[in-house]
Amino acid sequence: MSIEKRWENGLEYIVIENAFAEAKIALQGAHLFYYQKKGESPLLWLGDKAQFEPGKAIRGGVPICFPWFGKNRADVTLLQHGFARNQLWEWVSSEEREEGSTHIQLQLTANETTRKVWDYAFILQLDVIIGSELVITLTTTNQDQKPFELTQALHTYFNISDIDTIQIDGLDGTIYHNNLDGQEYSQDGDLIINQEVDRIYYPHSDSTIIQDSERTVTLISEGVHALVVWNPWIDKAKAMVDMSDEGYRKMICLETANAGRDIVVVEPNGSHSLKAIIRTNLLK
Ligand code: TA6
Repeated sequence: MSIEKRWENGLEYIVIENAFAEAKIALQGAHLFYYQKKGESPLLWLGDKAQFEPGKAIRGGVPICFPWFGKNRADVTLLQHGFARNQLWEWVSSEEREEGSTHIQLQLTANETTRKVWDYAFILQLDVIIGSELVITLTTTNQDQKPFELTQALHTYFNISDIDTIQIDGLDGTIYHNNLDGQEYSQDGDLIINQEVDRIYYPHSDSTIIQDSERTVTLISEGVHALVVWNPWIDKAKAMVDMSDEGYRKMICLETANAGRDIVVVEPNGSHSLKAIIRTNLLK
């Protein structure tokens, strides 16, 4: 069942409810900001001070970073993480699938605003399947006459019981770039978050697991060679208007990404997809 709703400030979002879960996707940024399986806590963290303002990315859920991740290397004054999450996307289709999940497709194409900062013709499609697992696929098609480079991410904010409780498995022995000091390191053992973390990992496996008190969350990433892990910690959380001072305790970002040295080149008429498959398992 998909119905469209509208906030009082005019931002529209889609509400999806089916036998497995409920989800909400804002048309601005094709921003999935809520997903809750029946009988479980919400999977995605959403800032209690998140601002649902036209043109401003929602703090939480799954922001789409496109066509660059982080600062634009050619012009650092451009919007961090690109324009996709601030643009109004077209709601293309909704489909109830036979096993009861729901498939929603949204798309963004080049317009006057995007061409000012990135002068290419493209189709960007987001396919979200809301079921017993959450599957998010971001596909770029190059409609231009020349190839273009991409860095991008599904910047997923996961809702957790407490930052002191969780550990992240699957990164042991993985090389990572630490954005805080610009150095590279090797991850020693499972990852515990006890400080600001802003890292681009280059994992050996496609699976990363959040071990939490009530459940494990498994993120399977496809079409990428990088995984970004971010928690702002105390000082950065205090400095963010759309995150409460304690908000950092309830979230961890694990981001399926073509980022850092994982740069994608899409040829004319070519396409590239990245995918996040998210499964949860309740602990007895
Ligand atoms: O994904 C990590 C990161 O690049 C951090 O450096 C931090 O800036 C975060 O993204 C949030 O970025 P935003 O532009 O959404 O505030």
